[in-house]
Amino acid sequence: MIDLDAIATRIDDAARLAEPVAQLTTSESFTLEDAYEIQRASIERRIHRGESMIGVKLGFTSRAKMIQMGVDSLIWGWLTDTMLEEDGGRVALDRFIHPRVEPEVCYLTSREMDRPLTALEASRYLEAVAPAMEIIDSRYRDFRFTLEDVVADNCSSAGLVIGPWKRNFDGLRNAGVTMRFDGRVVQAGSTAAILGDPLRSVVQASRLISQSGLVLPAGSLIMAGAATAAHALPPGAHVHCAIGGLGSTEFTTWRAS
Ligand code: OOG
Ligand code: MG
Repeated sequence: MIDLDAIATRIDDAARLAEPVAQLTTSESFTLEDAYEIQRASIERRIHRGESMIGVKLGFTSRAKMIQMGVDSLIWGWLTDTMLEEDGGRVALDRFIHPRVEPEVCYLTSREMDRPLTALEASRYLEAVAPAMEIIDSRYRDFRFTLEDVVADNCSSAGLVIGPWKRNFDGLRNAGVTMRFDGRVVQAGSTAAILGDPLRSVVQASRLISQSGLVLPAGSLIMAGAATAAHALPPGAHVHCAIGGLGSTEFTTWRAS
């Protein structure tokens, strides 16, 4: 029997100490289902340390991300309060190993989600939508992993910044997305890259959560997944992401040591 809790401790320590580890699947053999168990056990360790759950994230909802990372299945993981950075604020990079940033769309739920929703129903479960960026930070050396590895590592979740909320969910089927470092465009694309319409990420989130026998409380965040490939995040950068018709969000990075 493989010890899922011991593996969860290993990956949680890597995140907590910002110390990269070898891919788990090079020394252990486990299924995708086990990987979600490891993910859950590692999140429980965070909860025991006082972090609280604020929502979920989807990964690999765009071709750009699948191609960049060589993985081709939709995945999901948890977001906790310590990951949330202030819009317009300063983000210290010391808690990360090799952070990258990617442009996303974030939804806020208005009702408990306890079953798979249809595309028609999805917007009735939503309170608001905002432009967002996710900071991902694989705990694996060289940011390389298999599908099972990345799921066990809570899908590389590390940070998020959310811009101003809007209540109108229309107009995001094909909105322009631009991410800039110090005014220079580093990634550009469209929200259409996210499953053809980022609202489909809400449908997928409802499906994945209920498949796992879980319920997503009202007031949760759903990060829809990156619209473009991710970009390495250096210290001293001003990072800005604009989504057409939705608005923008930004932050500046620094490093103490
Ligand atoms: C895994 C997380 C993928 C996204 O938005 O597609 C993800 C990774 O790329 O490290 O967050
Ligand atoms: Mg992401």
